[in-house]
Amino acid sequence: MPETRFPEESQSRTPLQDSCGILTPSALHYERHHSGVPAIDPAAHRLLIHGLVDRPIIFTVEDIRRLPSISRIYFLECSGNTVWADHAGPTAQRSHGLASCSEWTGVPLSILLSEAGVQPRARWILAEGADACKMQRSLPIEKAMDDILVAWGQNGEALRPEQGYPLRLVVPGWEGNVSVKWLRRIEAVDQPYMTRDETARYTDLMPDGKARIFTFVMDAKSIITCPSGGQSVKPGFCEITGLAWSGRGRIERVEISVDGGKTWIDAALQEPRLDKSFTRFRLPWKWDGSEVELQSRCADNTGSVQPSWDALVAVRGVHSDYHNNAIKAWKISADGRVTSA
Ligand SMILES: Nc1nc2c(c(=O)[nH]1)N[C@H]1C(S)=C(S)[C@@H](COP(=O)(O)O)O[C@H]1N2
Ligand SMILES: [Mo]
Repeated sequence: MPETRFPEESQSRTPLQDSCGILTPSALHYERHHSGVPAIDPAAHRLLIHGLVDRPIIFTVEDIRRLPSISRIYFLECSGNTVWADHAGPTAQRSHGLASCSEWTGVPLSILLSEAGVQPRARWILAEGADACKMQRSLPIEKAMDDILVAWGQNGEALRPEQGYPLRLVVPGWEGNVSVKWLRRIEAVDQPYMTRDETARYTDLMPDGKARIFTFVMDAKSIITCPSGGQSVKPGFCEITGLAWSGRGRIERVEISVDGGKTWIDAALQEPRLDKSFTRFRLPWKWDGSEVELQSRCADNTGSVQPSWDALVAVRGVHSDYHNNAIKAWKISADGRVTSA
């Protein structure tokens, strides 16, 4: 994603090259906001559920926290992570850092919708944020009744203001944009609303001139975080490690190539391997001091495999902005320096 001209329309990226394990510390969670971070008084904040429901309800934050909550570990990734023009980003943070993974605590949205009595005519919901842009996204009712959380906690503490305090949606496995922060309104509706962020943005121009729209699911993706761009390696033992994730399910396999994609070796997958979460992979290796190219390729339990850059471009062309899950390559030069290949 290009640097933005306005400070209120900003982003910050997780330093994945320094990560260990699968959880992102909250202070290092990536941030993406379209109209800055609103200062919200939790005592004054309300969540309205209305539209095609039998009983419209206004919840306070206290009301929400009284309901049965669950905690789940899920990754969140902006579909604009790894923009096509910046595929060769020089560091893991630069090319893949709009992805993070947290333990989220919240109330299943299905409980709130059941409280309100969603009518059979309601096929979609519209979720709206309380920030200046009033971020709005439409989501199918099936997903809303499945695993979406109205989250109030992250990694053992309250959500941080940048992550949507006091309430946000967490939509597991789907593009980060639909996890509406500073959530203030949910309307049950009979069709998608075609809001700005699901028409002008978050659509991809295909080679035939048509645009893909409502591309919710984040596909299988992985990156070697160590060694990665900006780091340097000494000859001898070197553990290759990184992160893999898929919005379709659980990571089943990560393969590593140390010869530019000619041959592949299975990496060990560290437990826990959770649905729609980061999975840490590791491979013991010995660097012999010659120039090499490292790549990782993952597959999930639905059979979805991370594509090469050429295979992705063959299907999607070069005019997409979103959903680049291509294999990322790093080069180790003879002097040990690691750069994007
Ligand atoms: N209300 C609101 N919700 C929002 C946004 C926003 O600007 N306003 N940004 C979206 C985008 S584009 C992404 S990728 C995620 C980022 O969540 P994070 O900042 O907690 O990482 O929030 C989404 N929810
Ligand atoms: Mo995003």
